Amino acid sequence: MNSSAIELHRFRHRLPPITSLTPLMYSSAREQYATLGIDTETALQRLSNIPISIHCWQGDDVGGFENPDGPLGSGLAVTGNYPGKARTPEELRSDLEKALSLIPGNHRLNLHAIYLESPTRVERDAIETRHFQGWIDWCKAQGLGLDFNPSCFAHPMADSGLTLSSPDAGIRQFWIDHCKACRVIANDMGAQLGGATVTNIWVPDGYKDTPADRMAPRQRLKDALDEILAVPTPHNLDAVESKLFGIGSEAYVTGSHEFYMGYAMQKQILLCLDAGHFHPTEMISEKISSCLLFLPQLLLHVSRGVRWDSDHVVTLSDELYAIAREIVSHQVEDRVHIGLDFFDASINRVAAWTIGVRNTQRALLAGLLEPTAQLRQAEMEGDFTTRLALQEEMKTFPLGAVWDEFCRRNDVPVGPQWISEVRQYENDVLSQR
Ligand code: RNT
Ligand code: ZN
Repeated sequence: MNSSAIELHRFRHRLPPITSLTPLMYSSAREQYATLGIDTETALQRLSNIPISIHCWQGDDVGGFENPDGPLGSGLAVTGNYPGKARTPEELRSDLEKALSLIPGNHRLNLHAIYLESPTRVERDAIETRHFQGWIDWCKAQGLGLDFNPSCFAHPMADSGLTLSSPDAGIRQFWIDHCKACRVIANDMGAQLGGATVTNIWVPDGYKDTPADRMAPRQRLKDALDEILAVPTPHNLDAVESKLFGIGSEAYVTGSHEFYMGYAMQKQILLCLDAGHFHPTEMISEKISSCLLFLPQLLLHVSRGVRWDSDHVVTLSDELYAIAREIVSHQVEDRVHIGLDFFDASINRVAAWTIGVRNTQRALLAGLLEPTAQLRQAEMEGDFTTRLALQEEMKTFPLGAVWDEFCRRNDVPVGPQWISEVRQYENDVLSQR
């Protein structure tokens, strides 16, 4: 045995045999929730119908296959140098398959345009569906839906810091044509896989320092978006994503929250709320209900901001619970598309996906197990004492036992058992790269 094999061996022995106890723990949890009128079976059923759109870019530090080792730029920064990063579409798909084997439920893949497959260089404004056919076929085989994103970064035409809002008509047109090509591809993805592909437009545009004109770039961005969205795409849903600031766009971001909120409302398209793109005390959970009164649907980029970084791996934080309960307590699962957006190269990348998706599902389950009717009744009656008391009591209800049962029924590892599977994959596959 080499030293990592010994480590693995030891680790396995530290894991308790949770699986055999899971059904027992579940039946007692089920009774406890039933005392409040909460049916855990209904909650599990609803949870299995909520897909999470898993972002491909956690697997290779937003490298893509056009120019994987080129500079990222545009305020996107991935820190860490953990071994085993995927270098080819085959490696990335293999890593995703590993993560999917550890995640319960049926999900979606979220792909960026730089993950195209082509033996020769294809310019961003000339990409076609055939460059993504490998991904479409793989998603079909895996039973995954597919979402898509234009990649308006990591390219010489993005070096000025402005893309769709550039004053240079040539640069602007290049990115308009890229986004148009992406919508055609997304529409084909949706048609081939059934249902609709969500295509999210995010551009890094902004200024490091105080602009002389805050209006003109926004006017140009609006006009560019109008041109991009002019063609109807029945199998595609358009989303637009705002940002507060970025590295190199500290003083001004063209696509601010107010800009896209107004734009999405005018066009009745999806607004994308990224949890890391607001002031530190400003929560997207607080925005969902307002947005849904005026917009048909939303896209969420579930992420975690830490100081300057908007893209830490999602943990089971108060905000994650709050986001999830907004979705399930209002029963708007069909109007709120849940995507993940984080990239951490300092830990095992398969584990990063697994942690983020499992946490998001756990938070959804907590929302589904909330005594919503009682809480709302107390609120309507002005009984804020009961509201607070019940909210706090729920925090120590046996959510974990219900979650474990969900994993068991979906044939994925229960509790921390999945960590040793990732370690095994690291030894067998990732460490050989
Ligand atoms: C960047 C945005 C955007 C990207 C991805 C790669 O701040 O959040 O969503 O993270 O498109
Ligand atoms: Zn995002």
